Parts: sequence; C-alpha cells; structure tokens
Amino acid sequence: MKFSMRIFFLFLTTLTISSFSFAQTQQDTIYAYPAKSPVVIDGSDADQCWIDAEWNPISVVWLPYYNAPMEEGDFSGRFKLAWDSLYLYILVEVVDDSLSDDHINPFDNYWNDDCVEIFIDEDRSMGYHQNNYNAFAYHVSITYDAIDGGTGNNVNLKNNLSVVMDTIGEKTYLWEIALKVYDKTFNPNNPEASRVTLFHNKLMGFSLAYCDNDETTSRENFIGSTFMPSNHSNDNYITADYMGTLLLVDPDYSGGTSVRDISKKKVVQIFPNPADDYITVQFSSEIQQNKNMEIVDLNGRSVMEINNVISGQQINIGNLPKGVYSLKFISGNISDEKMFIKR
Ligand SMILES: [Ca+2]
Ligand SMILES: [Ca+2]
Ligand SMILES: [Ca+2]
Ligand SMILES: [Ca+2]
Repeated sequence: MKFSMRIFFLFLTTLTISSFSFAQTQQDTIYAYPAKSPVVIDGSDADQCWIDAEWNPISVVWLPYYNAPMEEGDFSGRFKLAWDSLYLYILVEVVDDSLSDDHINPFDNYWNDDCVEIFIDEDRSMGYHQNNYNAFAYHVSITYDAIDGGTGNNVNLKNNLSVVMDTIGEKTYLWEIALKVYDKTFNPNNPEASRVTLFHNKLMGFSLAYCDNDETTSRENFIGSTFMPSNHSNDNYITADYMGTLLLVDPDYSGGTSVRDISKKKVVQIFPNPADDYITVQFSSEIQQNKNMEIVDLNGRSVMEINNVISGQQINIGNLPKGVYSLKFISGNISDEKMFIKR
C-alpha cells in the first residue's frame, strides 16, 4: 500500500513538472502571422487578421508578488498578434472591474494607472534598457499616452503607436494597437531613421502585460504573458533578459534568404504547413542517397531523426510541442532546411 502510494505521488509529481514545462514553452515563444489585408485601428476586431489569429493568455501574476492569487473578476486578459512590413499589430482583450486613470499628468506614476504595457526588444539582444532604447517598455494608458524610460528621462512615445480602445461588454475592453518597431539607435527627434521593417523569420524579444489599478493610487496587480524568474518578476522595464520570444512567421514565404530558412533550392517540400499531427515530405530526384532527416527546434536542438525517408512519406509529429521547427537533411553535396509550424 505504502509502496503504491509512493509510486502514485511520484507519478503526480512527474505529471506536474512535465505539464508546467510544456506550458512554459508554449507561452514563452509566440508566433505571429502576417496581416494580408489592411488592418483598421478602430478598436474593433472585425479585421481578417484577428479572425485568423489565436489568443495568447495574459495570466502570470508578476506583482504584488509572483503567482499571487487575484480576486475573482479583478482582471483577466488575452491578446493576439499580427504583422506586416510596417507594423506589429496587437489586439488585447481585458476584463477589469474598474478602469481608472488617477494621475492626470501622463508622466506622474504612469505605471500606477490602468495600462497595457508592451515590452519589445527588436533584435532580441536582451540586456539593460531602462535609460536607452536597446528595448522598449511602452505603458499605453487609457488616454493613449505611451511612457517609457529614454536616455535619461521618461519620454511620451505615443507617436510610436496608434491605439484605439473600445468597450465591448460589461467591464470588457478591446485595445487595438499598431506598433512601429525601432532599433536601439532610436531618437525621438528623428524616429524614422531607426525604423525597422518586419519580415518572415524575424525574431524579437516580446512580452505583454497589464498594470491593473482600481481607483487607488498604486498598482494592485501586474499580470504578464510570460513566465519570469520570481525574483525578477518586475524587471522587464529595466532589462530585456526575461522577455519572451516572438517569431514572425509567414507560412506562404518562399525564396530569398533569411536568418533561419537557408534553402534556396526547392529540393524538399513539406505540406501541410502549418501542420497538426502529420507532415508529408516530398523531394526531388536529385537526392539519391542517404535520405536521413532531422527535425530541430528553434534552439537548434534535435527533436527527431527519421532515417531512410522516401518521397511522399508521412511523418508523425503528433508528439512535438506546438512551435516552429526546421526539417534538415544532407545528401551528398546537397543540403536543405525547411521550416514548418506545428500548431
Ligand atoms: Ca480593427
Ligand atoms: Ca481590476
Ligand atoms: Ca535590443
Ligand atoms: Ca483596473
């Protein structure tokens, strides 16, 4: 009896640890897909990109202390992302029992009023950004100010984004945002000089959070989209080290060179892409021998090896966590790497 109980608890512990690490993987890397038609920033989610995109949770309590419980109805939130070459689009749905902006001066206690906070590190360099533009922490208020720490002073960077918030239900608010992306040479007096265009395979540091104040003078809850080390749960405004990862993915992308997709020859084809449980691999007759392939994750870690693949073969990827992978192979002097998405 004692022995079987012990096994049972061991099983429970294993289950808890594995489901936690899976959740962390899922939340900390987000994939955003292109908006293929214009996005109207009007506080409405009628745009095609929002119909197509999936929700990501804003559910990790960063403050008052890590994983603190929240009162029922105090806050819940989620967000979607989309992009085109000019903007990162963000749709945030927030349920908040009280919406308030108690400090009239936008620079005064801006983190202690209700606001959506966008953390973005354009080149995913990580590192310190409190008094520089290595990364940004936009505090987007209900009056559409966007305060962040600049070189020495806080600056209102409201021109870096367009935002419209609308009330869509009882205590339910929809924020629709088009964010311009800048590199670390950003200068508020000449922003366009450091404007970055967005492209397939671009990797950025990104987290989203909500500063929840309910008609008091201080922030009650700070809830984010990513897991944090508990002793650094309020550090995203200082450093980009703990931000999540955002990968821009265009499933229709073909040709050209990019950071991750090294193939120029269309030697190997994968479909469907994105895929659920199976991918089918097809390759040209140039490949005669050694048709061994490998699936690697975004960190370059091998997650599956498939030997003696034949063209048209189905590969079961049902056990892989949701994410972006590359299928790699080398045959003689031909090598190829194709990216695919497991959803
Ligand atoms: Ca819209
Ligand atoms: Ca609240
Ligand atoms: Ca950076
Ligand atoms: Ca509030």
